[in-house]
Amino acid sequence: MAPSQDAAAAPLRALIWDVDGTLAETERDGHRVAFNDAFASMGLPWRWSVERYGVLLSTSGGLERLQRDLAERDDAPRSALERLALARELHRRKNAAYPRRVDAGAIGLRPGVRRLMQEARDAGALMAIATTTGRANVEALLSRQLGAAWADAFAVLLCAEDAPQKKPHPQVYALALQRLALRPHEAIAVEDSPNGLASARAAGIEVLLTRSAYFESCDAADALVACNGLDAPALARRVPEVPRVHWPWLCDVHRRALRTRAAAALH
Ligand code: XBP
Ligand code: MG
Repeated sequence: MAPSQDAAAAPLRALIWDVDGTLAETERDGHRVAFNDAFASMGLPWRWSVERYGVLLSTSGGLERLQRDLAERDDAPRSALERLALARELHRRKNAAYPRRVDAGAIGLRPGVRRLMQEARDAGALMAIATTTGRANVEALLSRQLGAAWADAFAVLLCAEDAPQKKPHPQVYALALQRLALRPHEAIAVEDSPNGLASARAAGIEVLLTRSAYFESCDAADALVACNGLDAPALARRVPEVPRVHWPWLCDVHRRALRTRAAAALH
């Protein structure tokens, strides 16, 4: 069978979940506040407003975001080495503060996340995590929201420690496919942001874009499905809008996309 026909027959075998913004609105009330706690704990007058944080979010990775902000400030150390040392210490403190906010119950899962996870699992699909954030942050969020055995739900768990090249680089998604032993067309990535969308697409994976609060106007041209939440109306190419994303519909959209691609490859 030609590769294109083979692909057209492939069922959807895995959902690969992003974390920040996709599983929960962790950025504005979680990471941002924890960064501000870190500034305060070092006696620094800096605070990231909701708006400033939205601008900085185009840089993936908390350490990289800090380095960018420090480089743009007049009142930060002049030397790049000193700025890096300061950013590392601030990031360490931020990552100590973040789980405390999560444990205090400040952040819940977005609507529809738990349901779609259950539907995928009931259908026998695999699930993976592919995130830019650190493992301890994922552990804090998911143990609180899914219980102590949360990791059993995921065949593969990839965080900043596993994929140091941050999104939009495809490293984390390429690694996820490798560990799942799947080909790109056998999985869908669930993402919330332009960097996440670009990362999955660069690894050849179709994307279910569930825009988060900071990325409400994220362009969905490269996404297979677009919505503003898994329990909200969802749009896909060449099929009518549905009131919410659900597993059988997602499988159908995925199958149609593969067929269209296979047909295009034959012409
Ligand atoms: C989002 C990020 C992260 C978080 C902060 O990752 O870019 O940097 O904002 O976490 P994703 P760290 O959407 O891929 O989950 O400080 O641990 O980087
Ligand atoms: Mg995200």
